Amino acid sequence: TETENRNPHAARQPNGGAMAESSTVEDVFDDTYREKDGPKPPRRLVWRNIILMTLLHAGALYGLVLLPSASGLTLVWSAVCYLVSALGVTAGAHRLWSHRSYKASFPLRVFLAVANSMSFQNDIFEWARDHRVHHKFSETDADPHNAKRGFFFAHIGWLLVRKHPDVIEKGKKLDLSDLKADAVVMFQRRHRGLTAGTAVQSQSPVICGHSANDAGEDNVSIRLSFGHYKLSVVVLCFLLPMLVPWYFWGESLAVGYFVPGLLRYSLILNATWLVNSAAHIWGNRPYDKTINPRENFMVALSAIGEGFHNYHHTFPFDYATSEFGCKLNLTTAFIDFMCFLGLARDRKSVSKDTILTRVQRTGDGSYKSG
Ligand code: ST9
Ligand code: ZN
Ligand code: ZN
Repeated sequence: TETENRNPHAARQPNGGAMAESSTVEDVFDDTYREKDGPKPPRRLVWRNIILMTLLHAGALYGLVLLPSASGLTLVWSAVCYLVSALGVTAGAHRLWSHRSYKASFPLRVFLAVANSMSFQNDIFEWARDHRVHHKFSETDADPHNAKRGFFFAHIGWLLVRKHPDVIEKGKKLDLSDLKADAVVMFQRRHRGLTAGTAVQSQSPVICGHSANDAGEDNVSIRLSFGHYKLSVVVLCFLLPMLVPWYFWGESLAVGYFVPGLLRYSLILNATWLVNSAAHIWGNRPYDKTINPRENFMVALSAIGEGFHNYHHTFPFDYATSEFGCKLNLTTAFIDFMCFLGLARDRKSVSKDTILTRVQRTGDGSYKSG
């Protein structure tokens, strides 16, 4: 492997070139932030999300019931969908776009964006913005899934309530110029509106735009939002997983919808959320005992390499999110393979010396090499 063992600061220098996207320092913990004094803002439930998440998980349970009736090919297809959507989060939204821990060519970025839409976890821009505030203001009011608010909040609860105002306030100050300059990220996020304008005599409520002219008519425009992201999610997260088994090997549409569709989607979500909940609560802290994120091997397994969370919060720019390369870390193997194919390059990593010095200085004493 051509992995560079550079010092972490050198690894952060932006590097021009064909695949160059700028690097980011917005994932470094900011110890100057202080939570505001006084009572916390009230919790505002978002019923739409509560209902949709309940329906999704009920659908996933029904997928479990249907599992025995799925054909072998459908099970293999479900695993493929799981892996592809997982890579869209781990190798894509997380290691490439949130942390800029390696550089990816245009075709690879297109693949990762497609895989990312299959995982339906918000568009890449929103995911990376939330994730940078998570690292920068970890476990404070400005962390979207602040684990100090408990397992449930860090896991799924944060998606069921309005954000703490500090998340938005701090998030707006982040430098996201690298994401805005990435055509693939912005294409996935783009909102294209189809606007149908009519002039009607009306006092009735207006769906979207509303302006009165001199003749007393209302110009009512009905905006149908066909954002690229929503469309890509419908096609890639729901239709494709369902239709492929139906079309190619005659699986029933119900099994296609509930197994590679809803069951796979809810497993991907929960595997991801466990990084925020379990890996911020259970495990050792060999690199930095002063922070909450932990080394959790179960999470590393289900999240294809993303459970070495004490290491990751200590050295967020390391492309492997661990010092042990491909061990329990399919995402690292994938990025290495992409480099081998010439589709990625400039993997950032941390030298053994830097790691050992840090272990000595701030570790909890549980460190084992290898
Ligand atoms: C999902 C995401 O599941 C999961 C992410 C997990 C992250 C894990 C990280 C762990 C490490 C990596 C490991 C990967 C492992 C993968 C393993 C795979 C096997 N900064 O959000 P809104 C502003 S998604 C700056 O509506 P509310 C902004 O102007 C699941 N500004 O806030 C924004 O407008 P716009 C499916 C910010 O009203 C406006 O505020 N999706 C920021 O409080 C309003 O934003 C869902 O369930 C910021 N950080 O609502 C939907 N944030 O965006 C969930 C906001 O237009 N989301 N602004 O610029 C929602 O419905 C809402 O966000 C809400 C909050 C109700 C939760
Ligand atoms: Zn991260
Ligand atoms: Zn974390």
